[in-house]
Amino acid sequence: MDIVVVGAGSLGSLLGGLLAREHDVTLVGREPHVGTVTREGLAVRGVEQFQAHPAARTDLPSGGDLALVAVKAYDTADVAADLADCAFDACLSVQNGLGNETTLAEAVDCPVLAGTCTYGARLLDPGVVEFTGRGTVTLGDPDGGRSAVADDVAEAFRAAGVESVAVADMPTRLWEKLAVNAAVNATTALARVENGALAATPGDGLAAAAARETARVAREVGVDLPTDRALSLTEQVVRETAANRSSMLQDVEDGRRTEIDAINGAVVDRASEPVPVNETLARLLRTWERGRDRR
Ligand code: KPL
Repeated sequence: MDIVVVGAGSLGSLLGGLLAREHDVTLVGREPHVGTVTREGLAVRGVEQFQAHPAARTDLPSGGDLALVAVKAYDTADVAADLADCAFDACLSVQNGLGNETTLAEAVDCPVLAGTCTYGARLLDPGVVEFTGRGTVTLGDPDGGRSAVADDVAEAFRAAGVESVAVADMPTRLWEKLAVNAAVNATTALARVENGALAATPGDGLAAAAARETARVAREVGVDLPTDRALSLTEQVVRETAANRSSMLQDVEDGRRTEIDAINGAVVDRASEPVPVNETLARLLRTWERGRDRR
């Protein structure tokens, strides 16, 4: 398969490196990362150690079998506009937050799949990505139902050793992931702690309250997400990624804009009753972003 990874950050680079062991992969990202990958290859360290040799560039190629979109949620509209001029057979978003697939589908002329990814990654240096944890890429039609395209993509990922499953209940999966991200990302970013620190307050902490609100909003919009399920998934992720720094904590530490609008902000936007915890977390992160000139 000819796969173009749009967004060579930590997750895009890790997936690109893993997929390049079986497929023709092009990483689209920024300098100095893509230049280093072009000259020296991509060094994967951590859980597995190997040197991958994807192509790497700063602009989109004209097309391919799959555009794997891994940019930050606030860049989705720009990427969608660029993809509109390309010819891909399918597009898969593995981004955080809600709404990315809709933005992409409005621009491109091919099936758009939604994905969630629990692989852990961290960019250490240009050309070097740390593989911090194995996971699963879960993908499917963003509106639910079986998708032959999703089956093909999942099979291609598995052929490269990337654990992947095509599912028919993608809306529920997206809201489950949103509940975990709403709970973990902003709280760890504001408190400047690893995910595992949240285990000290299971059930009654701020993170649990954000997950509870998110499950309630999911049900308000017709997605069957019981509160207990949102809480147990959050506790599971906190346990399994205890040593990880959440993507939002990494953004804050690096002085970058965060994905708060697509995570806690998305919960607030879709809620028909007040969601004070998500609202407060969103306001605090936006205050930090304004203070750093990142909005
Ligand atoms: O997806 C994540 C993120 O950091 O964005 C979690 C699941 C919270 C793992 O760190």
